[in-house]
Amino acid sequence: MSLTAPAPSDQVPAPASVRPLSADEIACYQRDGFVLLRGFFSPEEIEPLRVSCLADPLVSGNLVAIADSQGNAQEVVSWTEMSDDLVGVIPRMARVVQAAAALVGRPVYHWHSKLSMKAPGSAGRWDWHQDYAYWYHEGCLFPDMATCTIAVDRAFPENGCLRLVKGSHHLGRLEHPRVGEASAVDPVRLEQALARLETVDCEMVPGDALFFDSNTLHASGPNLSQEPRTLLHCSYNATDNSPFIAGQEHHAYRPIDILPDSVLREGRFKSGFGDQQFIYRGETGQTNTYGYKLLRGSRPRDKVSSPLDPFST
Ligand SMILES: O=C(O)CCC(=O)C(=O)O
Repeated sequence: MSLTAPAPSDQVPAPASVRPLSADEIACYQRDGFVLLRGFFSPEEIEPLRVSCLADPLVSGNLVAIADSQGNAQEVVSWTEMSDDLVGVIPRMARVVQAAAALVGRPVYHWHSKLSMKAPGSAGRWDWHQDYAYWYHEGCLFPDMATCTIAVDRAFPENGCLRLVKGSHHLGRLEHPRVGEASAVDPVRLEQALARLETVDCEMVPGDALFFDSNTLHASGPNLSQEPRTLLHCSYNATDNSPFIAGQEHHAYRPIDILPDSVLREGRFKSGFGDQQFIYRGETGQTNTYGYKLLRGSRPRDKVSSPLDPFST
């Protein structure tokens, strides 16, 4: 079941963004499939989340480890609910939501967010993939979806910063078969794309934000450094593109309560993630529909009351 978007006349005016995108930034996103916005947040705004992640790098036991193609652990925690914690506040901030809407080209709602954490010296990598390859199977008819990736830590090639293939969103949705222990983009297509298109290492400092299209090929390598690498990914879907299949109710359209951009500066949040409900991914050893194996599962179900989503990447 999905709700339909309210008529524009029913909507309360949203707080204005302090950082609306320029026409050039929107054109860059449309041409390249991504746009990097330096200093989208100030480092001070992101510092409380950085400190929370440093203090509790397993996110209260909710950080799951999913096997990559080589069987190494890639660690992530995801949510769709919006708490009053930093992880529920940041995805609702005017500058993020309104930039996502400008790039998708129409109003958006929150699809899901995640913290993707690479501990110093961790071997896990995100294999090359498009997010829409997975969201297609979750019932979104159009690829009208975008992600805002916010650097919580410094991200650089040695600690596994995000890598993107410029212009790869123009390829459309590619097949994602099983590759080794995981699923990833078809290696034959990938080889062709990498030979013809430029690959970009997305180096970021805390507060930088990268918006990318749901069909943009992206990946990241292991963390060979002594520094943690945490990225906050906030993903959005067009309000009229709610999933049409059963089992995706947690991803169904819900209006966003857009928050003023001053919330972080004014300290209007409860904690880092203490009150946040996270998606339950299943138990250690389980394998999901896409073939991802959980090397370390979620906290036991009785301690979390959250949607089951073993599929979403
Ligand atoms: O955080 C990363 O390095 C990439 C994460 C990613 O691509 C994903 O979660 O789909």
